[in-house]
Amino acid sequence: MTNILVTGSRGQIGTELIELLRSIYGREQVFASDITQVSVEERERGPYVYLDVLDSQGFAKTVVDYDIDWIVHNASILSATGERNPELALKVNARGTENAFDVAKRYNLRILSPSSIAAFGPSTPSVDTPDVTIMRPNTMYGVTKVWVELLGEYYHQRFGLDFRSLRYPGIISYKALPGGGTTDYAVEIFYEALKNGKYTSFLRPDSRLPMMYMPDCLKGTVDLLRAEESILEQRVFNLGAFNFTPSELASEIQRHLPDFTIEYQPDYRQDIADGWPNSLDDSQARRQWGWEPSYDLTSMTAEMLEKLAEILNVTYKSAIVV
Ligand code: AKB
Repeated sequence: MTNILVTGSRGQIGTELIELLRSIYGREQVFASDITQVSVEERERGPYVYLDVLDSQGFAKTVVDYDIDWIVHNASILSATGERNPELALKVNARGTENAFDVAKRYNLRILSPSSIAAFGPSTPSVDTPDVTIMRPNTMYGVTKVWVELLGEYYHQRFGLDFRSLRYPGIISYKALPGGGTTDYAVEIFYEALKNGKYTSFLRPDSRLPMMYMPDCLKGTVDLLRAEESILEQRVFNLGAFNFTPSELASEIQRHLPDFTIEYQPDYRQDIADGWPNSLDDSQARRQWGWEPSYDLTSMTAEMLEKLAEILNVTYKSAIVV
């Protein structure tokens, strides 16, 4: 039996990852943890633990109390919130990860601690960015993600820690909202398209970024988490799927909702996006552990509109006749 602890479990990815891990490893084996209150219904879905990742004693106690084998360390302050409050991002992302690595080393646990396209920066080659390249990010979030990668690799070489990491692109999903990221526009646009028929983008129309639909993100995460250690030739992998600009996403939505309109009012998040790659080379993930995304811009958009319309309880009929 494998007991898994997920930090930041109430975030956009954690919310859905918990459900998937419980379906594979069992309801009682997967411990959700975060610092917020949860409803009775959420508690009934499986164990939930209060865990502030800055509390190293609390972290160790949780691992011992629940006999944890693997940690998925998702707790993190994202790019846009991180630029508004760099001190908080430094504390949560760097010290929280240091605590996670320390406890994983002490109790000999496997740890998956995600990174992001934010680990790259303006001097990184932006097209088909490879795994190993120039990494000089200009956001606090990016700086802390490079720290996660380097510290994890150091703990792996020096202490044999089974550390794994994925550089996530922007993740698009309909179950839980993303919180405080630069790629959040690609989720918000669907809510606004269905509710109000219009959206004001905080990025320019031509701002191209790598993106991924949640089912692929979950598949990649679980596949790397479960991969035999012997097949991994490196510890950190780019994870790509597709890429688009706000204007391309708007055009795809307009195929379903022809009256949808978009305006552009770039703000401080444009500077963040300008430092990130346009597309990723994820050939190593594909070759070493069989990564392969299933969704593209067309299939993701069609499904997002369908599913979100149900959740929002709005009348929706795609203009595309099949
Ligand atoms: C963000 O926009 O900050 C995140 C990310 C790309 O890591 N979604």
